[in-house]
Amino acid sequence: MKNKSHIKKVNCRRVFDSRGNPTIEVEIITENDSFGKAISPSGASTGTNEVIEVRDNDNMFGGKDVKKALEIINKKIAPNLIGLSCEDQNGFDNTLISLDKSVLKENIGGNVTTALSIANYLCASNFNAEHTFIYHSESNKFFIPKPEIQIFGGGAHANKNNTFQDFLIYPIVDLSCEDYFDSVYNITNTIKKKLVNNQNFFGYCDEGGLYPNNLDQFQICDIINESIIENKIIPGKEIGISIDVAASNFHSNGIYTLYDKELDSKELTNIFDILINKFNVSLIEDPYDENDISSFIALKNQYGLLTSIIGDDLICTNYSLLENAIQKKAIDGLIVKINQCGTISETLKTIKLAKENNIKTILSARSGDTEENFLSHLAVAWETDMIKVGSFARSERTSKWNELVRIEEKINKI
Ligand code: 2PG
Ligand code: MG
Repeated sequence: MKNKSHIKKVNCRRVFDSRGNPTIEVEIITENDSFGKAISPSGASTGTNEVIEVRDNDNMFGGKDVKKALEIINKKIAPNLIGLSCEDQNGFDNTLISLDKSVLKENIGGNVTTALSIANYLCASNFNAEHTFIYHSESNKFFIPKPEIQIFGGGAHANKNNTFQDFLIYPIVDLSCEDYFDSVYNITNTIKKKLVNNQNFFGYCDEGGLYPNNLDQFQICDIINESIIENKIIPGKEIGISIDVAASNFHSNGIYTLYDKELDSKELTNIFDILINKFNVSLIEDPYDENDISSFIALKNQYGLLTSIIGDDLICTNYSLLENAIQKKAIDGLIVKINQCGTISETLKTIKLAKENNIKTILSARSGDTEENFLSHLAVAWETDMIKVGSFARSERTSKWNELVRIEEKINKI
């Protein structure tokens, strides 16, 4: 018998992500016309254990077109989703997993499963006429996760001009979005003025952060510290400085090429020592190559009390990789990206494992992201410790920060 929550239609189309590359948008529609929509984001610095996107690899859009993916949705997947209840997320995701059968979802595409899985999840909250952050909340304990906001970008997001991928700030003390965003605005603008005055301003990177020229990681952190202090805030006490090293991107055969220097992992650790002790860096993501877990363990052993070691490419939101990293005591936290594992259910399983083991969770956007703001709702519903969606500029980023402002307003009224 047909039920109002049953899926009656799946639509899909090609749209474009924040880098202007083609991607998939899908819509899930139920018998009573409830509706969920999601666009698949896309990373530039991707881990080898991330699910694989299906792209056309022909001469359209540099091989990135998604005609094949749309055909897979229409012909192969949609008929299997009709009649499922949008409220049964596990059933929905298991259908996708069983249609694919490969470890990295290369048959139907991780980009395909991501968009479908999120659209269905959002459809369920719409079907129940409830805000996503409330409907999907597991405990009804509502708090705003700490926003980790990009100030400088580099690496794969800025033509490798500066080697590390992100330099970011996050609140250490509890602050409302209103107060924290006020500080972020002031700090960002203080920094920009300094760059322009010193002719170090090159432009903006993929996530909207500042893209400097002729500055190394110490000079960048020096400017961030100075600018925080000039705004009468204490770096390392009130506002923390974090970096996403994304080290797999400049690693080859045991050697890390940092600007024009070739370093082994111990020499790279010496750089982190200075960043931690002299420049207040208190959170480091992907400090080493994704296969160099022993260096993660050594760094955590040595600096675990001063800085949080976070795995992104190291874990790829993958349950087994997280299990292994926990067992080896390699990390304090992980980056969570739905499109690294390809479904909501698998993401939630990984988050649950992290929480059971006191591992920090940071829900993250991708460098090729979209105008959608569901991540802000999911970070609140899933009670992640932090949320990282890029800089404090460009609408695909501010759409998420602005939604946090709206959610905070609603939480204050609950
Ligand atoms: C990262 C992300 C987001 P990308 O490495 O954390 O900043 O980048 O989406 O390119 O993997
Ligand atoms: Mg990262």
